[in-house]
Amino acid sequence: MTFETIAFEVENNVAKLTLNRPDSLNSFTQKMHEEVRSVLTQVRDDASIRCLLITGAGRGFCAGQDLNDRSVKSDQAAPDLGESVEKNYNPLIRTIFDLEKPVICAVNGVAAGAGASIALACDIVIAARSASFIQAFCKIGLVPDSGGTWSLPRALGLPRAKALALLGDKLSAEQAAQWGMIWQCVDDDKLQEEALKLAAHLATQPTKGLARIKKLLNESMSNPLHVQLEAEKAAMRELGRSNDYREGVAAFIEKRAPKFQGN
Ligand code: T3D
Repeated sequence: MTFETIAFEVENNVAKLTLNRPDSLNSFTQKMHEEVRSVLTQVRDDASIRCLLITGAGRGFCAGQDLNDRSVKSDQAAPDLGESVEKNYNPLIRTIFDLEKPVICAVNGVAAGAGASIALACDIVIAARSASFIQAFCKIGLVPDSGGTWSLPRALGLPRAKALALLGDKLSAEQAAQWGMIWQCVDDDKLQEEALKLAAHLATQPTKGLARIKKLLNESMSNPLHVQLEAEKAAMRELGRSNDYREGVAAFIEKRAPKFQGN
């Protein structure tokens, strides 16, 4: 299948989605939303895909909404950004968040506006040393959307989240890694290799177990301890009956490498 605004490939159980409008730093148009949505549905529904890697083409990761599509003359009606968020950005973030497989984001360059929020919605973020994160919203009178006001304080604490969101300053990938906002910062020429290595590893692991880990950790942010303990119990009960648990234990006892099927 060919796309206008993205590239998509599946190899060795890893799906790679590349945002591909490099001249506009991979900013989102309606077409890009539609194409991303269609491949994310495929990733969700295809059990043979066991890890998703998201990255960008060219020198940017994603500059958020394409602002050319938001330019209005003084006599024109303002666009309904709430509708855009409801129809496009919120479902995108929910899909990444709810996906029952790990999502790696390889941030190859600047991630601004919703681009930064999309990166933060992924499970493991690895960035090139030259990449950066910019909460650009305040510079055009908006708020961090796509989960930005939710993920930023959780990743960084309120003081840093507020300063970044109110000032719109550029946060370097190195600083983001030092502050724990992302997993890792690597040399530019190693980014794709390292991200693919990580994805290839995750695609061989017990996918169902990883999905439950992701869900539990995501929910832990708003659950009280007693609710979380119950949720852990339910997950353990379910996973104790999985083929991959059986295989993991057998491989340990037989002193061999496990062969997980993802179920
Ligand atoms: O509207 C809704 O649906 C609601 C949802 C909104 C979500 C949002 O994301 S709102 C925030 C939108 N994004 C921004 O405000 C970021 C705008 N971009 C920038 O501030 C800068 O481009 C960057 C800081 C990201 C990078 O700066 P720099 O100096 O490295 O690059 P540049 O020269 O500004 O950009 C390179 C090209 O990309 C340039 O085009 P040109 O001049 O070479 O033809 C620039 O216009 C284009 N570009 C960058 N960002 C966008 C964009 N074109 C359209 N929309 C963009 N967001």
